[in-house]
Amino acid sequence: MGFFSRLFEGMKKTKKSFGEKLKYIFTGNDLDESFFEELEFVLVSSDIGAETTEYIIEELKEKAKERKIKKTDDCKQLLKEIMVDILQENPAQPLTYPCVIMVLGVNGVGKTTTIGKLAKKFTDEGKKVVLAAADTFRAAASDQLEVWANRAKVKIITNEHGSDPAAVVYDSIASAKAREADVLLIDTAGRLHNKAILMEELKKISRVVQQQWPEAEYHKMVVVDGTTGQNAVNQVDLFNQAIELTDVTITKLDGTSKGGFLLSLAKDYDVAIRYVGVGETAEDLLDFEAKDFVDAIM
Ligand SMILES: Nc1nc2c(ncn2[C@@H]2O[C@H](COP(=O)(O)OP(=O)(O)OP(=O)(O)O)[C@@H](O)[C@H]2O)c(=O)[nH]1
Ligand SMILES: [Mg+2]
Repeated sequence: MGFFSRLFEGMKKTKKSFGEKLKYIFTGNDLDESFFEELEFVLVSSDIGAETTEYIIEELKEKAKERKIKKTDDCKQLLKEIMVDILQENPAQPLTYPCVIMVLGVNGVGKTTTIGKLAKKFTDEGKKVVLAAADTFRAAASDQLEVWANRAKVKIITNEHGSDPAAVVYDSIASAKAREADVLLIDTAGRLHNKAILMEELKKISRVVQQQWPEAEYHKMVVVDGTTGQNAVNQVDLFNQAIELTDVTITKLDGTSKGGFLLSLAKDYDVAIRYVGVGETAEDLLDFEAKDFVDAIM
């Protein structure tokens, strides 16, 4: 399956809820206040969030006036343009190598799976990859990562259950440098004894990366579960406050009709949406493209 069809398949549920609702309002009638009211309702009920919805409606009104649009049908393209602009506000810049990507997020969102997918993707691109199993808290975490490492045939650095995650990161940087690796992917715990300890741990890992490998481009990428809609935005907020995120990956978009929340995420945070997960296999991680995303949902 090609890139767009994979995305299209993955976004089916969001398209079904969002795109179908839109169908009933882009009817070809005159552009009037009731159209904007209906559109507002559709946007809010598609997890786009009240503030972002308001922004979209205002932009749409303004641009429709500028371009002298009189019929609802002719607004559809305009709506797409506004949505693409929002999603492109803070685009993910191409990676430069070597780079370190610390992957973080609450438990069960898909961190380890995303790293597995990335290990394959980078390897396929001819990059040398090292994995750091820095989730030493959950007993089976490193075994799970090891399965992905074997699949992608990449080096993995592990340590005993309960050991210091920052020490694993320290060792993995030494290994990555020695092998002249292009990419170091760090898997972290989703749950520690409490949230404050988790944030401290992530900060400690960050210090090790910055001290031990300052030449490497460093990404702090949060993973959020797309099925949680606006709650995913709250998680980005929480982690961003603690450690200043650079990137976000949204997983499980294949299982949700709430994909609209990406718009409020893009609008409210200076964090680049880098990848989206649309399934459980290694191929189901896509570079995020604003235009393709909008085309896939409406
Ligand atoms: N459908 C779907 N499932 C996904 C996707 N990404 C991850 N999953 C599934 O989500 C579940 C949890 O994934 P993990 O990678 O273990 O999540 P984690 O964040 O590492 O979890 P912890 O280590 O416990 O914090 C697994 O069953 C994955 O197969 C996705 O894009 N789509
Ligand atoms: Mg994990």
